[in-house]
Amino acid sequence: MTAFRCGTVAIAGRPNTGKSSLLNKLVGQKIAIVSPKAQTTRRTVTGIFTTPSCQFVFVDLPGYQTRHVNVLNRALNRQATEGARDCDVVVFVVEALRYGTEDSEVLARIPQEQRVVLAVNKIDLVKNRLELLPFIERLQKERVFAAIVPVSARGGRNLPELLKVVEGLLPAGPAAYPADQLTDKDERFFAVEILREKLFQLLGEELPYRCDVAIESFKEEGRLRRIEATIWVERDSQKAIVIGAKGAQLKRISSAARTDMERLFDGKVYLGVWVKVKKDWTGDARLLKQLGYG
Ligand SMILES: Nc1nc2c(ncn2[C@@H]2O[C@H](COP(=O)(O)OP(=O)(O)OP(=O)(O)O)[C@@H](O)[C@H]2O)c(=O)[nH]1
Ligand SMILES: [Mg+2]
Repeated sequence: MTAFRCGTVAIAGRPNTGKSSLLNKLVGQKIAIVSPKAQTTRRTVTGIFTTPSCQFVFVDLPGYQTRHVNVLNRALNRQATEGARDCDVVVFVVEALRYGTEDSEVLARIPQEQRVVLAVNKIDLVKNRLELLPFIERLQKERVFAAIVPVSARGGRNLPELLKVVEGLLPAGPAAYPADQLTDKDERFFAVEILREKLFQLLGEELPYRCDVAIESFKEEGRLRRIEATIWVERDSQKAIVIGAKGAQLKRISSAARTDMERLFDGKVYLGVWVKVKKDWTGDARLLKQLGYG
């Protein structure tokens, strides 16, 4: 019998390649927020998947942030760099037939000695599979990969193959978490992430990047969770947009978030949400600490 393996697997790649989608599909539950907008992931999510022979501890790293230069994004970029260094294996995610300077910059930040599996994602969008061959050949010139696996996070294609090659690269050792544990994050963490996802879904292009969410209190009363949250924005005009006419937008945001929280927590949720202005919060080291960024 081969020994049980357990290790950490960082999921790296430029924004919007499908890292969070891949994590959700690999662990079989939606734990990372997904959006069509780039640079959505801010907090490192851990997803744990245990099979009879292996425990994978996946870490969904924030995509490298290039939109705004500020304290927040510098902290996120540091997290991404450190995450790729401190894990056992990196799964480097690219979009099929799309590889540019943003991708190669992320790849260059992964230490040379680190083992990297290349996941070519979104192959469901490739009409002619033959086109993948020259694309992959080109990528092989960039770096020596431990393996290359074309996948579709959306359709689930080739994910068993991806798991198999990653497993072969993980060290022998006992499981670090109970077999049924899905994540090392708590419900507060997911309450924040779910609210942030609704901001990305319901607000315009730019505003979600200017917002963040803090949980002010989280109480369990029997099967009811009573959650009070603040959405931080940078200007009064942004606050007005988040709240909307007669509070309609904020109502949409909080009721969509509450529905998802009730599904994830499997119980009733009371959710109170306030919108507050803090000028330049993305440059405010103290508030950032309170929001959970290093
Ligand atoms: N067609 C197709 N779309 C996908 C696939 N995987 C992800 N997407 C879409 O790509 C977009 C970005 O997905 P995310 O999972 O949020 O990407 P990400 O890499 O985590 O992005 P950031 O957190 O912003 O860095 C979303 O609209 C997904 O639905 C796939 O296999 N096929
Ligand atoms: Mg993401």
